[in-house]
Amino acid sequence: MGRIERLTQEHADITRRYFIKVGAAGAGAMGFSPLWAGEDEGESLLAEAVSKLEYLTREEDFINYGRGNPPPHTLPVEKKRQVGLVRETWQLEVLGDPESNAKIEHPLSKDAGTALDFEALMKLGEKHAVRFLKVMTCTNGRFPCGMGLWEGVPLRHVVWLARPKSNVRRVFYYGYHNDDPKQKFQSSLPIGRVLEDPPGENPVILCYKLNNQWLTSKRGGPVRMIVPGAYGNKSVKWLQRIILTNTPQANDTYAEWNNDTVSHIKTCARFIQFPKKVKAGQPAPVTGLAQVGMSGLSKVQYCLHAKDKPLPADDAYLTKADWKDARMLPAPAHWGGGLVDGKLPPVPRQINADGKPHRWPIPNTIVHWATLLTVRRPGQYDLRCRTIDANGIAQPMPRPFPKSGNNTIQKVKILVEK
Ligand SMILES: Nc1nc2c(c(=O)[nH]1)N[C@H]1C(S)=C(S)[C@@H](COP(=O)(O)O)O[C@H]1N2
Ligand SMILES: [Mo]
Repeated sequence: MGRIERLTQEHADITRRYFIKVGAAGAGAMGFSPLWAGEDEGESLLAEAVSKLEYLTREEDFINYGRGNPPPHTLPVEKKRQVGLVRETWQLEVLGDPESNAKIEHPLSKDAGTALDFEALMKLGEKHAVRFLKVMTCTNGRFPCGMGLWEGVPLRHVVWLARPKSNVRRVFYYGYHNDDPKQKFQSSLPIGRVLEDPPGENPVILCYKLNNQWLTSKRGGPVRMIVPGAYGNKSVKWLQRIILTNTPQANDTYAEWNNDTVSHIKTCARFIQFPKKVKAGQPAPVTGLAQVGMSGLSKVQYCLHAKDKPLPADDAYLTKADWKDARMLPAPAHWGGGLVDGKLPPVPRQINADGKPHRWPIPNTIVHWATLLTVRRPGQYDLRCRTIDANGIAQPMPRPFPKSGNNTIQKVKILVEK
């Protein structure tokens, strides 16, 4: 069973119980009442489909990446203790690059006994900790890994502890890699991005919590990097060492694997629930999510195309097809993700004190969408979805190339029976 099917099934029970308990008020309690006022069968099917959508992803439902043989999160706990992969033994080094002339006055090093431990990170957290919402998404993945509420200390506070003086242009960093250089997974950022944030953008953080729980080993704990506007490869897991260097070039492992690691997250739409088979004339709910990238999001659209009709010629991105608007869902009242009562802890940076987002959708996160599909004529169909970004540009433009983020238009098959 696929991940989405499993999720859908798990949530179906909860939803059924929920609907029995609260009846038609259910959708209202979930925060969707203005959109689902309709009483007819289609609308109630749609309300049920929408009630299954959980905004934050539970830790165990994240799509997992993390190389290594064995992957570090699978090591026995004794070994983890030995190599600094538990909170009690974790240490972070911040060193000058011996191969460059970077000047660092107070390197944080294991040898000198000056490395940062978890307690010291928590101490910094008391003053500087931030929380923000961010989608984890892989450059080449079709579906986001997960939507998280991440908490940590802005990296700049730890960089400054090392007292860099001059000749620092870039920050290299990597995680535990079984002490085998061939397994090293490394990424990097310009020092300027670490030290300063554009207005409204979140800081690069040393992250130790996801959805208000300690970051698990599987998610890269005790501490991973989280880089807000970037694809997942910049958010290195099992972080243990940071190198300040005068080298201006990136040395990212993911770049060596032919990826564009500088490219920001793209805007694109994906399906969650759709009918593989449906009776003609019978309404069926369709749901999905849109990843809100650098260029923002103004619309999600879908397009149903009968297989026996030709597609428009010379139109690779189907710009001339019959696209219709789906409904974008408002900010949830219940955030999911395993948060107690679905309530956000105080207060993520994108959220007001009253619990409402400053703006919606939030950049570098997701938004759910839904529509009701009724097809009259039996046959085989392709259903596609796409986004229109805040600049009015339809997916997969303006950056259609793979390797800088997968934003191909998704297509699913639907069989409409008599
Ligand atoms: N140490 C380490 N960190 C890593 C990786 C890795 O292989 N090793 N993979 C990266 C990539 S390519 C992605 S997409 C994200 C995925 O994060 P997740 O497993 O929490 O979903 O982790 C990133 N961090
Ligand atoms: Mo990735």
